[in-house]
Amino acid sequence: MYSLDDTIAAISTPIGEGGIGIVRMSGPEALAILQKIFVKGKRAKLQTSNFKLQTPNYLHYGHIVDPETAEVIDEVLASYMKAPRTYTRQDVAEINCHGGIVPLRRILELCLWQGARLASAGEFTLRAFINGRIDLAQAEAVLDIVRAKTEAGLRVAVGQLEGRLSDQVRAVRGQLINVLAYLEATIDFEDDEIPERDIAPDLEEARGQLEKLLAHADRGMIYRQGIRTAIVGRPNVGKSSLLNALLRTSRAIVTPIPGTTRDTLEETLNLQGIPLVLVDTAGIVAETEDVIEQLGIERSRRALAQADLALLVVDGSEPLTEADCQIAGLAAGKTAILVVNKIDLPRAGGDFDILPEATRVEVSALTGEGLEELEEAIVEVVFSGQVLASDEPLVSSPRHKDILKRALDHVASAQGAHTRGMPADFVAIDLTSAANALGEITGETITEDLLETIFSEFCVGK
Ligand SMILES: Nc1nc2c(ncn2[C@@H]2O[C@H](COP(=O)(O)OP(=O)(O)OP(=O)(O)O)[C@@H](O)[C@H]2O)c(=O)[nH]1
Ligand SMILES: [Mg+2]
Repeated sequence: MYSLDDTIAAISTPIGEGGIGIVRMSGPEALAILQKIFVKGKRAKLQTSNFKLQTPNYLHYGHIVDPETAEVIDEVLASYMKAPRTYTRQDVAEINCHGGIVPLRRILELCLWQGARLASAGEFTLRAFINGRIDLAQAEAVLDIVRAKTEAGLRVAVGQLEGRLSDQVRAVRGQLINVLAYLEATIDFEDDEIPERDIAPDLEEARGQLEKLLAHADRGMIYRQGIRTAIVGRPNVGKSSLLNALLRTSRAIVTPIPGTTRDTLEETLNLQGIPLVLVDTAGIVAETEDVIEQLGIERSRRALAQADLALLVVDGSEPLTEADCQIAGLAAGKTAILVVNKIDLPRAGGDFDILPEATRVEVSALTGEGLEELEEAIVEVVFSGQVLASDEPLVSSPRHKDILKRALDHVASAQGAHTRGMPADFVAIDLTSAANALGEITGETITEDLLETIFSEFCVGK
């Protein structure tokens, strides 16, 4: 996976029908392969043309022609970019062809026949990382940009690609290494040869920085991954109607018949920049003979278990039932909002107090009343009301959060050792661990296994 000497090729646009599709190559043979299969100019003149792609960073009009059979595969625009000022820092060639699966496959095959190798997932970005154009956190940001679900999520990812997170992490790491160098010197030399230095303020500052980065990590992760929100309740309370009302489309089937929704259904909603992955579920009943209903309920329970947030819906026009209380029991311990629906109808008696800890919102999925309050309540519950505002780098991946936590633990224990007057070796061991951990974010200290795991999440062609 780490060889850089061969030329890799892949379809870089999504598979399917599209206006254009792009086959991309990177490596020392990229230009040579392109020249073998690309003929510049109009189709009528193909025979006479023996053009060489002289100008980099320029779109050349022409055709892809199979050099063995002279068959014209597609009319294309081709370009090549010369190393090192490219995405991978290698020679890169790109062929913009028609976006159907057949031309894309044929052109990719031609590239492979002429000596390219099929790229593995994320290999273009991996080369950018190995060649030092971007660090590991920036490479990961590329994936986050591709997958961003809202503009706020995109902003976080672009900030990371620009190196905002890396810069801060590198600054803290640099500070720790600086302290380490001093400690090593005091270990290696006699005390009187080294000027006395108080390392306590440095440790304190490093710790403060790490704490600051960690403070907003949960919020960053929400922007990146979204909040899984399960809409649960007994049949006919209006779960699907609520999903439709929040999405402002009629996505799910709604009928007066209890048991309409049989399977879970997922849709993403952009709520003030927070990607909300809404999951509509089958109504949960205490007991049923219906096999399909049983399976649906099983899925509802699973959706609830996997959710970050539960919207427990009850029917405000009917008294609570046994099933309502059972479902409340399932939602116990979860972050939840109690949604009392159908407030356009006459109110049933009782206080609907089945989730005493949870925020409670009254809505009508039918008229739209209370929906804004519900949206506000979701933001409040998820973010304590604060939505992303500043340009501070946001830690948005569980991997980074985990590393920062480890680094913080090590720095704290170095601080402890230092204040207790332990020998410099002890402090140094912890600081070394902290610095190594931080290096895993930027990729300065990283194992091949970890690299493989990270890049395997990418799609081929990226
Ligand atoms: N008056 C009124 N009727 C509503 C409201 N919300 C839903 N309904 C009606 O209640 C019935 C059931 O709505 P659904 O959205 O299908 O309920 P559900 O909870 O998804 O039901 P299942 O999928 O069977 O579990 C439909 O006839 C809706 O039109 C509301 O706010 N007010
Ligand atoms: Mg339904």
